[in-house]
Amino acid sequence: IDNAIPLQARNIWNKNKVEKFTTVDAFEKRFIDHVETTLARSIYNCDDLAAYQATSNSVRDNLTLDLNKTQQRQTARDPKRCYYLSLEFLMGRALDNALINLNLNDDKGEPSSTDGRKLVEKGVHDLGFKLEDVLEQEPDAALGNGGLGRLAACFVDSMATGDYPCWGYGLRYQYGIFAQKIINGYQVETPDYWLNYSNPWEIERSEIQVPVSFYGYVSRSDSDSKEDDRTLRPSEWIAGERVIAVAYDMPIPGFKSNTVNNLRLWGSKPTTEFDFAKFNRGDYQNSLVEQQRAESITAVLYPNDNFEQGKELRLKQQYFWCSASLHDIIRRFKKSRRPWCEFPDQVAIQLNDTHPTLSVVELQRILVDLEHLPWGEAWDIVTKTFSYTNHTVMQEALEKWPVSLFGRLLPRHLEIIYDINWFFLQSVEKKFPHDMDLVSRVSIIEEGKDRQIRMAYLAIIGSHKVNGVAELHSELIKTTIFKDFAKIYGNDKFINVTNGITPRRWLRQANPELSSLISETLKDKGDEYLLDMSRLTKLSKYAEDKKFLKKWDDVKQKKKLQLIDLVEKLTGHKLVSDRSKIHDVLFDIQVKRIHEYKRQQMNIFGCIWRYLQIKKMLGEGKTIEEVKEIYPAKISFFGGKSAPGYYMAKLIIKLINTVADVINNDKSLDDIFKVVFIPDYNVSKAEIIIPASDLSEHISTAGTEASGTSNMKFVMNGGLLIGTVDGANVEITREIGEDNIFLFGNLSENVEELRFNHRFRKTSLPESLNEVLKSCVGDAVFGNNDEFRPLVDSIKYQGDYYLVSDDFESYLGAQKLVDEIYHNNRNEWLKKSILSVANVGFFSSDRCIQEYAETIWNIEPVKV
Ligand code: NBG
Repeated sequence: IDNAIPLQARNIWNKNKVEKFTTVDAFEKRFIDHVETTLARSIYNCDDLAAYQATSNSVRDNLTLDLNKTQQRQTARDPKRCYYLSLEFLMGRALDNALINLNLNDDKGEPSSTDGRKLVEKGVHDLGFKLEDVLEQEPDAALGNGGLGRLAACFVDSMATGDYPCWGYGLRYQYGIFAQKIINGYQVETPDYWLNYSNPWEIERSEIQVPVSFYGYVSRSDSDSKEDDRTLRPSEWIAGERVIAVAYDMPIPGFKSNTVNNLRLWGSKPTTEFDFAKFNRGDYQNSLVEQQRAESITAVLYPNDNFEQGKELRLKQQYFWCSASLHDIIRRFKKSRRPWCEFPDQVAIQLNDTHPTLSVVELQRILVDLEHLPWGEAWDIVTKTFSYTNHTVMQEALEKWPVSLFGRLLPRHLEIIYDINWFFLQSVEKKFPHDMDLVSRVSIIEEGKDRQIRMAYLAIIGSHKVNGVAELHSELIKTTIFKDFAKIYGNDKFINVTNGITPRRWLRQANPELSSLISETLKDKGDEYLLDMSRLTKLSKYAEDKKFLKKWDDVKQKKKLQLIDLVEKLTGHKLVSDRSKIHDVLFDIQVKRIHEYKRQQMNIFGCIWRYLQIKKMLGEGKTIEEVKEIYPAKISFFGGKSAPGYYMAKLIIKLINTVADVINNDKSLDDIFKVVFIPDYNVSKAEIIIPASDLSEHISTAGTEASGTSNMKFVMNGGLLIGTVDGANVEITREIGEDNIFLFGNLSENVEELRFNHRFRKTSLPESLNEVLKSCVGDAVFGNNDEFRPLVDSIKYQGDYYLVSDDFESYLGAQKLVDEIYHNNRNEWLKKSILSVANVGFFSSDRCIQEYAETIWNIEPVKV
């Protein structure tokens, strides 16, 4: 092995082996060491931030040692590995999670059973700090928009926990998703410069540098060869611009496992080559400008969720990341000196959505142009290596790149795409000789004035498996957007892997109170249920045990008070006057990206309806007590970011805040109803918000939400759901039982017809909705100078694409049932809550990763 220490020097190394801390004393020593050396601070100069950094560095030392061991183990065994390529990893905070997953065993065997979190908590306390305050210092690693990025974060946790040899590859954005401020009810975006203080959770690998090229032209020596011959010969890409990708590694610890995997994020920087021509012309300044441009490639995360904008810099990000990652993967493969044909036996690459699809083309280019493999052999390797996860059926989210833009940035890749397409279309024609329509429909190139490359088609053609993320969604892609491909490839290629979430973060970390109640009840001291969630089914037998119901309820009320504290801190407004009555107030929560398809507008219209009814009753002389019989106490919480350029979504935020303003300031309501918009929803806030729900809303138009994952998080924390028959709600219902969820609304099979009716026939709005919409225009109570007219018009006159009017009455009906059960039959409610948690096990991302490993990647765990 290159660079190994010579044998005669090794006993010195072995004598001075670095050890992990495994005791409180050793932790404290390590902590002080970091304060005085790494941070160059002292006993006189150590605040909470320094304590956070010293704690994190100490914990990271332990992780790094296990990371090294894991990598050595995996190198020695040389198993098949999987690489998860995702443009987004929405990790949130690392320290608390690392403490929960901390493995204090230095030996090879079973991981230690000492509670690492307790040990560090004691150490931090001994040193004069409170762990709680120390944890609060950490900024969120917010390198993602929503569900897609958070899914990737849950997946890397489960990969490490299951001892799978898997790495994540992504980008190290200097600015994550913007921070959201609410000013006068409007969303205002401010930059999230999360690397303000040094980030203890990344290891900069300045020695791992990969050059990446852009622009330029393709050169071919065989200018006299025939067109058809082109692909049989390698070509040379003479690039016009070069930048360097530098690796930054984040250790990913598994829970109760010796495995620490790696998440490798690439940062861009200029090459050291510089433009002598310009320099000689005395143009020093300009020769620097181009260098600076290199750094901008990984500067910022695109803040769109379920929407693609087609910006050149975005394509540059994608190629930069794909090229660097593939280079790195190939370098590792080459270490074992196997022939190329064994590449797919050693490497599986998962494409998280179409964003990394360029890596399909890049691998083909490397094999043909640089390794000189014949086209067919190369393509066989490529398709056996890749698999693709689709996360949406919505047209505006499907990636397409204009051929002109693409060809300028990546001229050789465009040629390769044409060739891939040519071979593919030939095979289709051969199989369906009389269906030329089919052949033109499935072309990677969309013809038209502005020709476009359809990335999803390329991903399907370049992969051996394509999966959706919930059963309904996986069926829908086969029957709608990828129907032709299902026909061409048959049903085996298209499969389902229902999403999951990690119970370590979303139960143990977010809700330690509920976790202790569970482990105490199951007599599970080591929290084994967090690995084997089927153990939770034993909770069912306590679903009618009065004493247990009380304990269960106490946990929920405690979490609700914690949310109240958070909201009061964030908004400065008092939300409840009497905290002892929190038990009577239903917490109804909808937190997710703001999107018309997710229908926050329907929720706020429901709030308006409730308010109007309450006012009507009061106007008729009813007392508050009488009103409460029908509209019992409730707080509706909203939270979520809108894409900065998404006008309608921003208008919805403004409407929510306008409604909140009126309702919360209406003294006549005597606190029986409040509406709150929680600013800057992110992972660390989700950890406080989600455990506090009595009810949460997952009310997308049927067929639009591919899966949803917060639905699973809410159930895992004992909240009930109100939802449409969409995404993973379907399987949640099957697992927890239809009595334990409030389903409503039209089914996805009726959506097309309903939309048709709106467009071509008169459909009349229900009276309830009409009344609500009237209150949002002109000088009505929520009219606000007619500001919301576009929102109202989109429903009344512009086809109501998201079918709010078709589902509104049924939504109100479901809400009525919620009120009744929550207030008149609390034990029944608690029973539903317990049975939900008891049967949520299926939605652990551990199950999910096991399915990917067995049915797609064909990889096995590497254990000590
Ligand atoms: C999102 C879907 C969600 C799904 C997540 C994770 C995209 C393109 N899709 O429903 O909208 O839960 O992916 O699969 O972000």
